[in-house]
Amino acid sequence: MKQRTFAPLTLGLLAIMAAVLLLPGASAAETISLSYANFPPAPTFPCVQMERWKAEVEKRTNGKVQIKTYPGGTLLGAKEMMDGVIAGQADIGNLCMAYQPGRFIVTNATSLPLGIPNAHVGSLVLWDLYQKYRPKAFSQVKVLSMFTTAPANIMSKKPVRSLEDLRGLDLRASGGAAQILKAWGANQVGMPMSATPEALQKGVVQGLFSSLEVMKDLKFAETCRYVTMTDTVIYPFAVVMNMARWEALPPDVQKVMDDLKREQAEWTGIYMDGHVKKAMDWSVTTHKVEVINLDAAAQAEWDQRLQFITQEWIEGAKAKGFPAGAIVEDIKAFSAKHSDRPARPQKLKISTN
Ligand code: 3IO
Repeated sequence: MKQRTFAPLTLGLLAIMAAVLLLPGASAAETISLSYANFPPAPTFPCVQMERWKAEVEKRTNGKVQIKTYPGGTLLGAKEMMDGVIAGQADIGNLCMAYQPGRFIVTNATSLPLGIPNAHVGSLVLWDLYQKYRPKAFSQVKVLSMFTTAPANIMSKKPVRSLEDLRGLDLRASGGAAQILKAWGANQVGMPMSATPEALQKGVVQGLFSSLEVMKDLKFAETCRYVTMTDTVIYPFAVVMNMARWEALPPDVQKVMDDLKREQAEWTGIYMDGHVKKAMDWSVTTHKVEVINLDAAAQAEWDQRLQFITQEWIEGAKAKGFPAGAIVEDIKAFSAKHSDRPARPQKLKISTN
């Protein structure tokens, strides 16, 4: 009889002691410390959104949660992010899905040339798509948010005014954006954004294809004096958390983070769209960057060369067992739905200087 009451008590005590010992965050003061890894340098938008999320979580939990941020790949690098978070090397990590195109098939479909107009719409489309399909690629982690860049444009050391100028030009891109460069005849060089400043400096590449806020945030305007407007595809990002760490959080903290998921997606999209505009104003004013707009005929020809990409993707993804046609239709429908919102930022207009 005695043992019957004693055993559960002992087990309970042991469990509490184990929890205290094993959870680095569960100190006597009940502060929960979480690490948050990011791959690019601190001034870039993935890190700006990271600091905003940190501030909101710390505020909304009244300081119960403290987040230590690691920008610049100091805790995990661009391509290690997902596996590093799964393994618990960081509690939270921010990754660009384009860097592992074969791993995030459903969510990377947002970087097909489907006409997503800006980062605000893109981020909401990506979030809706994730919610609807709940891809297996994320089953080992807790997804805290997702968002996208603004559409990609060409930043280059030499002017790109035609497909002829693009032919064989060494330009850096990743994932869906890389496919686009290839289709236009450029020599696409794949690497994460975090490796790009050095590649530009050393002349390994002559430019890049990405959203334009990096002209200022990574000072690319100093080397890339030309921007060719294509407004083609976005890059999708995810913020993920180690599952065991998530499950160990108290419900009130989980609620704070759950409430932030979509809000953070939208905040980041809006921030990105506004920041692209500021970065380009700065680039034109400070570095006399020339903005090249294609005429309607050229734009039509460039677009026409991308036609096959979505069809090919549908066939490939179907063969892997994904409902590929439905995914593409959903992306278009979500994009149209969110583009209808009255409060959306204006599609970016940059004057030629
Ligand atoms: C990006 C990645 C890191 C920091 C700033 C950025 N702006 C746009 C991107 C998109 C991307 O991942 C890339 O590689 O172009």
